[in-house]
Amino acid sequence: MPPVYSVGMPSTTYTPKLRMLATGSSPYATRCRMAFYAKGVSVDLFPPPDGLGSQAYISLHPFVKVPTLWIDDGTVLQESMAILEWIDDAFPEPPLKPADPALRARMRMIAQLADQSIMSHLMTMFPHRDLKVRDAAVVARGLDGIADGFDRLEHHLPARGLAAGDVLTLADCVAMPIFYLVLDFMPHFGGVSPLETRPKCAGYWQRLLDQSLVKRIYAEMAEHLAAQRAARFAREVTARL
Ligand SMILES: N[C@@H](CCC(=O)N[C@@H](CS)C(=O)NCC(=O)O)C(=O)O
Repeated sequence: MPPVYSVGMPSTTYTPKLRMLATGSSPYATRCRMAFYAKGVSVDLFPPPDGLGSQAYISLHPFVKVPTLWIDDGTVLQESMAILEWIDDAFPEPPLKPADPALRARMRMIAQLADQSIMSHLMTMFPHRDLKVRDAAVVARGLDGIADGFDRLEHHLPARGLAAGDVLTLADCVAMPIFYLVLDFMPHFGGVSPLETRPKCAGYWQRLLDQSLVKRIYAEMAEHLAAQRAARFAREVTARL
């Protein structure tokens, strides 16, 4: 992924130099990228040098993870939820947290449900993408977990608007790449779309897709995943030669 610069802040405002280790499809990095875009803040995004697990990658930080954010005052931040909160606190406009305490709690609840009750299960399934090394029991457990997570979201998501009100919040930044990845990977794991039987989740996804920022992130994720799959296919073909 080449470095991406979004539109800059007004010249009267001090803008810290920001560098973030990110990949185009990591749900954790993507939620932060989406928040940076929403704020119109420039951030230098760079992929793991020489790939994940390389010496250059490992030497970036003793506990290196995607995302890691370096701020030019020497601060280094990890954990995407904390980075999201920092982005919203450091760049208040437009706010990505509702002012109303109940909506703010709903925002955190939806974000946490998407992260802990859905994404955590999908993460366990990724190493089993390839049928040759697939453990069917792990995949079945993952599919059950994801179904349970979507049941929870179906219960809590509102029938109108976005996750926590009518405007985009941090919960939407968290949910968007997770919905994308679940929908994209479900067929690879023999699962059906969790939206088929969950009208509130389906309606929410549709309303998310109407947002211009979401369209941008969607296109970036699609491009990144297509490139990743093409590279994997090329490696497999070369290995067979
Ligand atoms: N809880 C972390 C999870 C981050 C995470 O698991 N990132 C993955 C990429 S999707 C990663 O860095 N994997 C490579 C590694 O562990 O070195 C967060 O929210 O930032």
